[in-house]
Amino acid sequence: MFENLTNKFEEVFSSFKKAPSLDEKQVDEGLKTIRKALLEADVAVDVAKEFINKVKPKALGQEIIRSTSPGQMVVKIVYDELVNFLGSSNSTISLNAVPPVPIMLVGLQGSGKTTTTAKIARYLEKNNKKKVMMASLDVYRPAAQEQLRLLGEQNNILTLPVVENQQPTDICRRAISAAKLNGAEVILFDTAGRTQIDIQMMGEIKQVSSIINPNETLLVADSLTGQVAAEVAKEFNKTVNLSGIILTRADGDARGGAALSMKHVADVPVKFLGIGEKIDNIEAFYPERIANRILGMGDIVSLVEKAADELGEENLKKTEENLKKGQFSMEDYLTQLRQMKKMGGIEGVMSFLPGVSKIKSQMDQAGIDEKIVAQNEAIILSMTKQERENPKIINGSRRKRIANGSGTDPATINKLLKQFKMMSEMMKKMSKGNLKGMADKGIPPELFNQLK
Ligand SMILES: Nc1nc2c(ncn2[C@@H]2O[C@H](COP(=O)(O)OP(=O)(O)O)[C@@H](O)[C@H]2O)c(=O)[nH]1
Ligand SMILES: [Mg+2]
Repeated sequence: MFENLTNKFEEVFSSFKKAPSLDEKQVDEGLKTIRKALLEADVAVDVAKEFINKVKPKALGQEIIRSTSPGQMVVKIVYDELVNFLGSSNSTISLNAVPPVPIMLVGLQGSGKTTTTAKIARYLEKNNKKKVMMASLDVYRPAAQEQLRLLGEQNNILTLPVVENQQPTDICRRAISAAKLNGAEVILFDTAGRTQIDIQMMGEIKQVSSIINPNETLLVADSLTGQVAAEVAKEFNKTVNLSGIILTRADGDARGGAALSMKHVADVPVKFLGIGEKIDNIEAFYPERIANRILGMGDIVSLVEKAADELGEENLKKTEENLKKGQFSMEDYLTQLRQMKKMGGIEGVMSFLPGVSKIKSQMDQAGIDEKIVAQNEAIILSMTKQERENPKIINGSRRKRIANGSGTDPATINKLLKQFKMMSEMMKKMSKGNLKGMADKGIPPELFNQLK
């Protein structure tokens, strides 16, 4: 998400940072580029205008222009304003009510409501340790209730059994008593959507809402629709009081206009991002982290948290300690490859790291892609424990055996060994605190050449 904006911001900021001093004209030029970039990200025109209007007077303040590092200070001003535009505080789902706490998901047809209902159920079970029940009120689309039931079955989430020909209001009542009977602490309602917002649909949502009395009403909206998503939120908010937005398909959205326009247009906070079709492809929305990501400062906090979540604290600590000592074994390499795979491959990891566009294009150039990640994993798995601990012992016959075991050839094994050497040298450098330098300048040429 936001790749396009990030590239533009990196461009503007690197020219700011290079300048020993900034004058009004330079700031003006930079802000013009930013404004254009916001419009290209599909941010509403008046939102972009407001953004620039807020940043400009601060950036042109005498204390900024005359300071020793004006570029950095302008970056900070833009960052603060971005956080403000994304919604200043993170808000999680409120479960502060008598159980079963009712939560309603609304939105247009195809926005991702049913998928998101299951994602939120899993999220609350995992993170809040709550027993959750799901119920579908979508009686209009054939098999819509069945879709939710199936998701429940596949993911071991309690789901209200489907009763043919029951009306939404009756399903609501049945769901609430079933949740009580089953000891569910939270009940999620997946509602019907239409392709467009219409009076009938809004009437039904209002009616259902008055029966459920939801603790949260979350709008599920498609991130790819950009500022339209914000307009949809504004409309829904007139009928039912929305407490939050979940933006789906953020995984395919390089522009990010929906997230940036939401607060300004609809005044409802974005709470989650849907980042894929799978049940755990959901991410809490933290404005500060997103702003960091947009500005190319990287989202190290998210990356570390995600990694901790996927791998377990212990493994991570071990790798971290190894890295600090500048020791990087083939085992660590394997852990890293797996970590990478779990976090959405190289693309996934890269999107979190600071200023990585350069490294990323180098990687593309060198042809390090997802397939190679899988292949390397297979190769390392074909090595013995000794070989992993001490790759130097890998001679011709060992190489042949490993190649056979992994369905590759000796030349590919050589390439991996070279890459491993490069990685371990890179890790050594990073452990000495050179990460920042590498992020700015890319992988040092002497290491990069070994890749090819
Ligand atoms: N890539 C991607 N696809 C999603 C996401 N959320 C939902 N989808 C897909 O969008 C389609 C419609 O989702 P569904 O939950 O049935 O939408 P509903 O009509 O609002 O209930 C399905 O194919 C989902 O897999 C997301 O965050 N990323
Ligand atoms: Mg649905």
